Amino acid sequence: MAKKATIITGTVGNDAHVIGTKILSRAFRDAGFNVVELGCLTPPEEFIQAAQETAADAILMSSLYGMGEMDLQGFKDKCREAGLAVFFPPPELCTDNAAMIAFAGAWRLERGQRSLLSLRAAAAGLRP
Ligand code: B12
Repeated sequence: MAKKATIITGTVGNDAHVIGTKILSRAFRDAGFNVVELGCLTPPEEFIQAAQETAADAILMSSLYGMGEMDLQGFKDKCREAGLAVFFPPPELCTDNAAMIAFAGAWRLERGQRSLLSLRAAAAGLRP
């Protein structure tokens, strides 16, 4: 019998969004993969450690909360040092938030809703 492929799943850094990665893990398990599920709020190093310990075939990680770029600084190099291939999707496939905000804005504009120029439009993230 062919060996089951092993994958590591989870959301990285301070990201608490766990629903998508749970669904993804379930789907891969149902499809016959061996899934090591790290869940959410997982430091990047733990993905590498888990991949090495289980001789995993792939790490499938996501970041939804907008801080992925910061959380993954240096991650590519650490993966290369550990002998793991790494792939990031192009930014045009990661524009969910911008598209949603643009759509919500266009919809309000169409309904005649306006904000005053005194509006403070600074983005509020989790980090300074
Ligand atoms: C539910 C939710 C929450 C819940 C999370 C509950 C939980 N326990 O998971 C709560 C309320 C806690 C939350 C908090 C926050 N959230 Co929130 N949240 C969402 C929301 C509405 C839905 C996410 C979700 O679960 N979708 C359902 C699942 C099934 O879909 P999914 O996650 O997309 O996963 C699917 C695919 O993407 C794919 N997939 C997922 N992972 C992977 C990985 C790989 C490798 C592959 C191939 C595929 C894949 O497969 C999945 C199954 O189909 C989204 C908006 C949205 N519509 O997506 C915002 C959203 C993700 N949140 C957002 C933000 C900003 C936050 C906060 C920072 C808000 C704040 N200022 O406090 C915090 C962050 C908290 C933290 N520390 O992480 C933003 C992110 C902005 C960005 N990326 O630019 C979003 C996009 C909303 C928005 N438009 O502003 N959130």
